[in-house]
Amino acid sequence: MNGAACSDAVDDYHCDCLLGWRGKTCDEDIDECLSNPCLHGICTNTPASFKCSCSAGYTGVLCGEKIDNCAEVLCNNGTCKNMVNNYQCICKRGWEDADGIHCIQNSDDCVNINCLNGGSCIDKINTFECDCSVGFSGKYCSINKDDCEPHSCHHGGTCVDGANTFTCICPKGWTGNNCSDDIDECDSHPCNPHRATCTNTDGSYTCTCKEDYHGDGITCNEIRLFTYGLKVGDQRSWINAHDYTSPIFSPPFGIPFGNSMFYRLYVSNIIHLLSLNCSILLFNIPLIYLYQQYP
Ligand SMILES: [Ca+2]
Ligand SMILES: [Ca+2]
Ligand SMILES: [Ca+2]
Repeated sequence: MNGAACSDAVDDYHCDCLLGWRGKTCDEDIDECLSNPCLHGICTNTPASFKCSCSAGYTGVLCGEKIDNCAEVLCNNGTCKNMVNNYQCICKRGWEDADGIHCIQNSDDCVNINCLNGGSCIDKINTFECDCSVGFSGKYCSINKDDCEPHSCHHGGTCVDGANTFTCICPKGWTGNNCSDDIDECDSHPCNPHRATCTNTDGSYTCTCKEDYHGDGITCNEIRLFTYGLKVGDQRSWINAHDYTSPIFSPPFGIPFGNSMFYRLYVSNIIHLLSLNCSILLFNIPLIYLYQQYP
């Protein structure tokens, strides 16, 4: 039966059954489903054969082939992962979907990144860079480059590093960005205002008491005892050769000396008696100048 070929035998016959049949006369259908031939599907036995109804995502006679859901998918900067009845685009790091297009958008890597000291964040592929302000460096611009060089500040000034610059703390007497400018202290009149002269020098100044005063230039006391004749080495100079500043006394009735009356006197370091036109050494003690009274 069922198309089998029959051959004679001794007191018998033999049937060569076609595929799918069995039995003495090939009248029994083989149930192929008993051997679970469908890999991903449900088996249905049929006369002389079987049929596989594939599960979702599978195809083929035995449902052994996966349906390639990635075949017509564009993942751009990503790779397609085939799944049962579905697919998934797995983006490379730094990419994401945008407007329904897979892995097309460069992800913003600057989110929550704080570039310091005025730096700005530049988004890259799966990374970022801080574009630092001049004078700063480092991944987050946190490094302030040292702008102080060995001789940035002159005259022993102290260099203080800044943002792409430096500041000099200058020693007394110097100013300017590099402490190379002398301060003219005389502009602020540090010396005795009337009795001293100020001389500006590099990095400093000097106060010098004017002639006929002595002191440190701040305090200048009047030299009341004149070094009369000292400059010329003469103890018998004319009175009008000097600029007197000692107080001049005028005795009410004059002072008699020798044959004359003297109407004024003052004290110097050598005793002189003064006639009308000349002075006379009197004593070897602090001197008294006497002005002769006019007749
Ligand atoms: Ca990015
Ligand atoms: Ca700096
Ligand atoms: Ca100076």
